[in-house]
Amino acid sequence: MHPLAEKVLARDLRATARACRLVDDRAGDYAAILKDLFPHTGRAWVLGVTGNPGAGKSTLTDRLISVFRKQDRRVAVVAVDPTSPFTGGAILGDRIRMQAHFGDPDVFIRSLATRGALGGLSRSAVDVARVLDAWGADVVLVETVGVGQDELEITRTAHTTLVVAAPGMGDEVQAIKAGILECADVFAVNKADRDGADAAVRDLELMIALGGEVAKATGRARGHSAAALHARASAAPDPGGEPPAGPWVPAIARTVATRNEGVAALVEQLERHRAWLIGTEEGAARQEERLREAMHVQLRDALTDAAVAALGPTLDAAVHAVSRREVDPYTASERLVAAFRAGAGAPAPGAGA
Ligand SMILES: Nc1nc2c(ncn2[C@@H]2O[C@H](COP(=O)(O)OP(=O)(O)O)[C@@H](O)[C@H]2O)c(=O)[nH]1
Ligand SMILES: [Mg+2]
Repeated sequence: MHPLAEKVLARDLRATARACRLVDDRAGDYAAILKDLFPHTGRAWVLGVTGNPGAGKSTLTDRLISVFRKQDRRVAVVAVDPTSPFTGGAILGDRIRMQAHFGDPDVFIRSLATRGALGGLSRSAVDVARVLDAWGADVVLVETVGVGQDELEITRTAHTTLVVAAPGMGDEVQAIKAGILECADVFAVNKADRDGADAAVRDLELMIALGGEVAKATGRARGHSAAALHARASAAPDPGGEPPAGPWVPAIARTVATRNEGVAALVEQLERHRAWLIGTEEGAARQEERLREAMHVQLRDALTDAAVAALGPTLDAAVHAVSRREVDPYTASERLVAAFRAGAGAPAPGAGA
């Protein structure tokens, strides 16, 4: 086993920080470390926290850390901010906000900075979360700003996705990107101390009900019918009981993160979602679907790397041929695939496959 992987498993904080950095930078033996750690992962609950800048994600994340620590769970935070370098503004702000937990050896906070690498931020976030899972985190909180494709990708890889909205930021529901809405398992209407919280809750309820109708009409499995929404809303919360049956209906909690209000009820909803994932057929099916998506991404990257390396000049020739309009890119791709399958770069460029 890689010595660094061994130290991560022994809960060495310094080594874990180094492993995270290597994985984030895709540097050194990062792949060997990830391979060695993988058999020791799968225990952590990966909880995505997303939403527009200023909604209160960091404040709420800090509160969630406190709740989980009181339950004696080990917590890791992966903070992702596309606009800030590692030491820059927003991340520094997050660090200060979460300062209460510095010095707690069972809280590990890591900010990600990587841009531009293949798979970029989302790949880094997934892999760093795996390292922290192996380190022994019971919960990995991944805070990400709800903008951009990369962030959406991260949201897809979480077990449970919390979308934080706040009144007074315009039309809350409109302000949340459609893709993020589809990933939402639980909503927090934060800053409930401000005007407009009721309206935001109503908008979200309507949106969830409509989402269910649209899903039904298009035959998608993940429906949230108005009836199901009402059934859930009227049922008493029962965190210790049976997991909720049937498709998951996104839940809504009101919070005032700065005053620590509504946080317990929010955690209850998050736990209900976790129980659903673990304890129901639908939850298991969703987990498998997510794993399959992740495997496709991994496979696509690996195949692309392998093909680019193997085809070499054949690929260059194909690019030139397309740029001179001698061949269309569709046919060129088909020929490249054929060449790759036949043993990499054998046929002459432009030759029929
Ligand atoms: N009034 C009010 N302000 C809040 C609440 N939660 C967070 N804030 C404030 O909103 C600002 C942005 O919070 P932050 O957690 O950094 O948001 P993030 O960008 O989503 O991570 C900070 O000044 C917080 O103190 C809340 O529930 N009520
Ligand atoms: Mg933040």
